[in-house]
Amino acid sequence: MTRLSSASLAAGGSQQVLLQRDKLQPGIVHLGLGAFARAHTAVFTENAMLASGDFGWGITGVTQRSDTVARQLTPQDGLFTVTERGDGAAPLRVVSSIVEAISGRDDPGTVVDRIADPATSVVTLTITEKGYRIDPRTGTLNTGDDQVRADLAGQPPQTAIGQIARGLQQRARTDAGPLTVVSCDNLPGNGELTRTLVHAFAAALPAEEAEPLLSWLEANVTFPNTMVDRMVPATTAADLDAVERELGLRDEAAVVAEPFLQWVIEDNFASRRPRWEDAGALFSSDVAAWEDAKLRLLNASHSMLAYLGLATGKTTISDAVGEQAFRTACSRMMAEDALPTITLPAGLDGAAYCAQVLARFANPALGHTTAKVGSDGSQKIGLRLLTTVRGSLNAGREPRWAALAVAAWMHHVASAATPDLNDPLAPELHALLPANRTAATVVPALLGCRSIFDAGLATHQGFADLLIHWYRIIDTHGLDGLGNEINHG
Ligand code: CS2
Repeated sequence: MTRLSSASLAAGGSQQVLLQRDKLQPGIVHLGLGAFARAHTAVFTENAMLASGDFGWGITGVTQRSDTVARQLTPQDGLFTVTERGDGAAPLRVVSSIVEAISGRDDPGTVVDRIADPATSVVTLTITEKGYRIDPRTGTLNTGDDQVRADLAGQPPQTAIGQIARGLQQRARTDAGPLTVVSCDNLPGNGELTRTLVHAFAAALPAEEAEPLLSWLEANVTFPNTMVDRMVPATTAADLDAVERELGLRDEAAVVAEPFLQWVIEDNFASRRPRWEDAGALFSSDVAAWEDAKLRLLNASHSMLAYLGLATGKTTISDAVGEQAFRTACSRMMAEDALPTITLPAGLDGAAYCAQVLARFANPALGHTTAKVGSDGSQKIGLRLLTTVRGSLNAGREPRWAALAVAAWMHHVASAATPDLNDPLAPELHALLPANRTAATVVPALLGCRSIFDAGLATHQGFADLLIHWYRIIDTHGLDGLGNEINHG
């Protein structure tokens, strides 16, 4: 079958590109070319160019640890399709905003050059929680990480923060102008955090490099906070075949997504930017509140369903939310544990948001797997669930439902065989686990993981008791026991 490319599409695809590609100029470097970036950031940017007529925002996409997506996109001239699934789905669409795809692992020098190029004025990133190389104990850059150390020592940079900092250093030296770094990951204060990490990288350089870079960063680079939202499952072989049947061409980089799409951005740009508002993005001075609400309502429930689903043999999020007791547990976690400890942004109706989240999870066509959402739990549960646990405990309330989600995560960690636990902390977590795994042994053992639980939480007897209670039910009574306890709890 013929591969998707500009030429093959023009010659006979069932769709056409929406942008006039000869008019596109590169303006954005995007780090992390996973499915989310293609279904969210690339689509928003294309829509902004179409709506505004400003075509200066072609994207240079950079893959991180694996070069797969760069290898998929290059022979396709950067083109890929987005298939929406669910109520209100738009027709299959070819997205053409990515003008170049490069492997950051194999070609870090080009990444640095592109960031330093005067034509670039925005760097966006979707590198997932673990890509930031945060030391969870200090909240800043983990300078003990081998790759961070190598990047600081002047090796061609492999980490995203190293690539950004080195690109900006070259930009400063060549006077290439101001730039804005836009984090699009599910982290509270993602912009401020990225700023902290880039500044920490700069500060850790030898003094003669650190000082000029830090003062240049201060005057020329901003890091707006953002909140991004779209559920994007991993593409399957069946998805690729379905696209091929519809498009008449083979697209190895196809992505599937729900119709819902949202981006809230802080208007804090040091440079020119695309008119993303013309594509429906909301510019707000209250992004931290949007992000907090999304993480602790949507993402927290997503993680809860993933671990409850994994414990009871449910493969997809829609199967898990289809279980009435699990839906009840999510609703109660949001209403009773999370909402009372969240300050909602103006204009967001908490109850309506929670109902919408559950309806989105129920989309049966999406095939979002519990294994995918459950991956990297050590990087996620602190932000999604433990903030709520702390908030409830501080207010003198029992975080009953958030504790259920944490217990389900512990059960997942204790049940997954070592190579199967998809988590950067898997070795550390498994080293903590006892040989005899019961509620009474696993809970205290995992509470000892200081990268996740601070001393206050780890030694809170009431929290430990809740975890042991739920863990025991999951472990010994399965789905029926959980159903009884949730419905009568
Ligand atoms: C999910 C998110 O995989 C996960 O951890 O909770 O990727 C989720 O689908 C998005 O944040 C939705 O915007």
